[in-house]
Amino acid sequence: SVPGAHCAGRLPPSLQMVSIPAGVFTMGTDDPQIKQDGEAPARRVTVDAFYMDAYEVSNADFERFVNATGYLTEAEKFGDSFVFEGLLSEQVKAGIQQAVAAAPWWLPVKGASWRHPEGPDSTVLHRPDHPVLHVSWNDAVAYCAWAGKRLPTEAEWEYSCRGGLHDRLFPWGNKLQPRGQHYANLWQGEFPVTDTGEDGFRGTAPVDAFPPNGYGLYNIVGNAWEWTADWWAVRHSAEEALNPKGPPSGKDRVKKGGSYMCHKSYCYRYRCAARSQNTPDSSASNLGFRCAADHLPITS
Ligand SMILES: *[C@@H]1O[C@H](CO)[C@@H](O)[C@H](O)[C@H]1NC(C)=O
Ligand SMILES: [Cu+2]
Repeated sequence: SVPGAHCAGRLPPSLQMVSIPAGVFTMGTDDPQIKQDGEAPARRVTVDAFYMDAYEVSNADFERFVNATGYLTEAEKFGDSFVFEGLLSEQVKAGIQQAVAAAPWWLPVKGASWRHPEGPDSTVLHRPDHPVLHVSWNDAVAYCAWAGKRLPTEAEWEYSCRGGLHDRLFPWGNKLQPRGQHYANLWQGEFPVTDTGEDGFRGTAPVDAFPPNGYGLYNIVGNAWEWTADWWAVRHSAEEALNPKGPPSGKDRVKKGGSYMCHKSYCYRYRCAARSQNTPDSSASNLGFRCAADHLPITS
């Protein structure tokens, strides 16, 4: 943990960005672990220097935004959001029928939102320093704009994730648990039945938990999925690219990093090259974001 990262004494979010140097890196991989996600091919990508939030946007950060603007998230407008059933109370679970056929552990919960991540009977009061959840891509864009920032492109996100290392699986290297240590908030145990919490957490962790990567970024994989600016596509040109921004249009937006729900058995997506997608109005109990910027925002 670093000074200023904790709830009470947290610096304004704009002061918690890290400088990411310009450079060339290998985006994607020629050894895809989940082929249908379009992890391949590996391609040489050049990225200009930029700034990246050191942490995922927290509940306290998002509350500051909502207090200042009166912003209403899409989950609040729609009146529901998807919650992982393992986090729900029996009362909330009992009232729900509909489910996602391919992923029955996702339940649409009435009244679930960033303030009530597990439904109306839950709050974020005791976890201001956890990542904000149930925020759509549109909500994330609105927050970043308010903060004088923007969402990172997928290329910027992946370059940041790699932390200066070349062609490694994880932000810290190729071993999931070097010297037996946990480096991210993931799922341990049999998904979706038992998360043993061996890494210290069931559900989300504070945004400053676990060691940072080589660029000083915390929880860049695991904890909460992170929205990026790009539209989703699974076919990529192997050609070299400069500051790529993804396809010009699409149906889904790219999310990166995996979440506390990811286990190698069904969601081996806590690798830098891994990727997934959702429609821009989607929200869920494992999906958040962090912002990027070309210049450090001016703070008052
Ligand atoms: C948001 O406003 C409420 C009500 O005025 C206040 O209690 C809370 O501390 C504010 N939150 C932040 C993060 O500034
Ligand atoms: Cu704290």
